[in-house]
Amino acid sequence: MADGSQQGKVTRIDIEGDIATITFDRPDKRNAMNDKLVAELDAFFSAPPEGVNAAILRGAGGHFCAGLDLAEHEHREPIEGVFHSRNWHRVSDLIEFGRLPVISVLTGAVIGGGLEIAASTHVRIAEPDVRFQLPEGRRGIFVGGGATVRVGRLIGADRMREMMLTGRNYGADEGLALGLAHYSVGKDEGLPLARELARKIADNAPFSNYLMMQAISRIQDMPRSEGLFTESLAAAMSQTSDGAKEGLRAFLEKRPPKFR
Ligand code: 1HE
Repeated sequence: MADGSQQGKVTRIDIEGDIATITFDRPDKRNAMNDKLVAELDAFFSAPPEGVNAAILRGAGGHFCAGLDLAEHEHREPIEGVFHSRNWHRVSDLIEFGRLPVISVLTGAVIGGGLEIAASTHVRIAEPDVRFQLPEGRRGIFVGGGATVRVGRLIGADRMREMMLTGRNYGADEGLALGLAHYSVGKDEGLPLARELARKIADNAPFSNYLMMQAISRIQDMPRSEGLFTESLAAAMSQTSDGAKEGLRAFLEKRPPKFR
C-alpha cells in the first residue's frame, strides 16, 4: 500500500506485510522538516496502522533530513518558541516510546532536527555519505527537538557541546564509533539491512519488544535502586506472558518461536 501520491503530502508511507516504510519526501529541500512533516509523523506514530509491527524511517533523494525548515522559520515570541519545541518533543517521544520499533536509514544530511529525529529511533544505519551535524550555532539558534537529552546521552554532553560549538561533521564510521549509528554500511545497503532487521525485530515477542523500548532508557533515568526494582517487575511480567511460554517451548522443541 502506498498513499504518498496523495496531493500535498510530504511523507510517503509504504506498507509491506507488517513493516511500514515512512519516507520523508521533500527531496528538493533535502527533506527539511517543516510543520507539515512534523504533523505527518505525528499522525502516523500516534496511531500506527493495525497489523504493522515495525517501521523504517528514511529520506527521499539521498538525504535523511536537513533539520528544521529554515525558510518557514518566522519570528516567534519566546512562548511560541517553547510550544514549537515542545511539539517536537512530543512527536519524538511518540517515536521513541511508541508501539513500533523504528529503524532509520541515514544518508546524506542528518543535520540539526534530522539528527534529533534519528536519535529517537531504535536502530540507526548509516551509509557512507552520511553527515551528522548540529549547526545551530551557525544559525544563531539552539537545538529544540530533544538533542540535549537524546544526542547528549548518545555521545555525552562534552562531545555534543564541542560538536555544536565548532559545527563539525561526523561521517558514518565516526558516527558508528560514537554511537550515533549502530551500523555503517555501503552505498544503497541501508534499506536492505533495515528490512532485514525490521523482519527480525517484528518476529520477536511483542511484549519483549515493548519492554525494551519502554523500560531501558526510562530505567537509566532512575536512581539505581528504583531502576533495579523496575527491572524486576518488567522481568516478572515478561516471564509470565504467553510470549515467554512460546519462546521457551520453541527453544526446547528446537524450532523457531512463533509469537504472532
Ligand atoms: C533547506 C534546508 C533547511 C536545505 N531549511 N531549506 N539545518 C541546517 O542548517 C542545514 C542547512 N542545509 C545545508 O547545510 C545544506 O542544504 C545541505 C548540506 C543539507 C545540502 O546541501 P546541498 O548543496 O546538497 O543542497 P543546497 O543547495 O544547500 O539545498 C537545496 C535546497 O534545499 C535549497 O533550496 P533552493 O530553493 O535554493 O533550491 C536549500 O535552501 C534547501 N534547504 N536545507 C530550508 N534546513 C527543532 S529545532 C532544530 C534546529 C535545526 O534543525 S537547525 C539546523 C537546520
